Amino acid sequence: MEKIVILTGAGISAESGLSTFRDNGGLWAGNRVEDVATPEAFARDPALVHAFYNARRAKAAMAEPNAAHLALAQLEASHKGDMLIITQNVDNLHARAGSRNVVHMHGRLSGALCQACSHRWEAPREMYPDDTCPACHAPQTRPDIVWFGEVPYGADVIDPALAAADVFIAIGTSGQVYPAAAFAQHAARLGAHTIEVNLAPAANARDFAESHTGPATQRVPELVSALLGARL
Ligand code: BV8
Repeated sequence: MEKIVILTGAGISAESGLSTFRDNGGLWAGNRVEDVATPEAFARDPALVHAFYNARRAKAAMAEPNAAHLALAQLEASHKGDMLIITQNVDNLHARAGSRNVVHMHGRLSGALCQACSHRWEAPREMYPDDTCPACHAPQTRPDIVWFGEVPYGADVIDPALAAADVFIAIGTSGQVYPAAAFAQHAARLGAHTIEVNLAPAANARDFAESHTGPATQRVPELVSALLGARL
């Protein structure tokens, strides 16, 4: 049975009301990456970085999975072969839609990490610089998020999955952040059929053999029906 690998970006959660990064009015419009999404930014001004993630954690808590998340959960449940979702998103909408095999390569808003002892726990709704670690009590807690310059999570699962993929689908990502932006080209070189679902062609659009343009809530359910109908 065909092995399917899916990469999702902020665009799949846009219709759930969560801002993307690079669309106009996106997250980077109001904030500079250097000020809120690097380890240096956190060392320089932890209160500002916590405020950025506290606001996003609150918004994500109010968001609901949309038809695209639900269609992917249905694909995983119905598809006989292997399926993996690699998400760059830090919201939990895939899990809440029912997807089980999900790798959060850029971390999760619902995760907290201790910089002193590496203990991980479920993040409180709001985090502050003087919070202490529940395990070692050091005041060194941070959101369990992968910032620019930090190594993404899950390479041990992602790399073999890309090598074995028969179908690689990227949904709602602008193809500007590495190493995720190189996954399609890598999978194609190793024999996968690559499909892009996006509102507009991404920066790495040339890496895709097939593309479906339009909102994820329309294009993803259509693609899932086609994939299930093809009895992959
Ligand atoms: C690393 C934190 C070393 C979480 C984020 C070459 C190789 C390796 C690294 C680099 C390299 N060149 C440069 C680098 C460094 C850097 C990088 O890529 N910089 C870029 C800016 C040039 N990369 C890193 O630092 C990474 N770490 O490289 O470590 C390493 C690498 C490999 C192996 C060992 C060591 C770490 C990157 C992670 C950074 N953290 N965020 C958070 O705050 O959320 S990045 C941030 O961008 C988010 O994680 C986000 O998910 C990610 C990508 O953005 P998108 O999801 O694509 O969202 P965007 O707004 O850009 O686009 C939205 C898309 O949706 C658009 O296409 C739009 O058309 C579409 N859309 C909108 N609405 C809809 C829609 N589509 C469908 N329907 C809709 N309704």
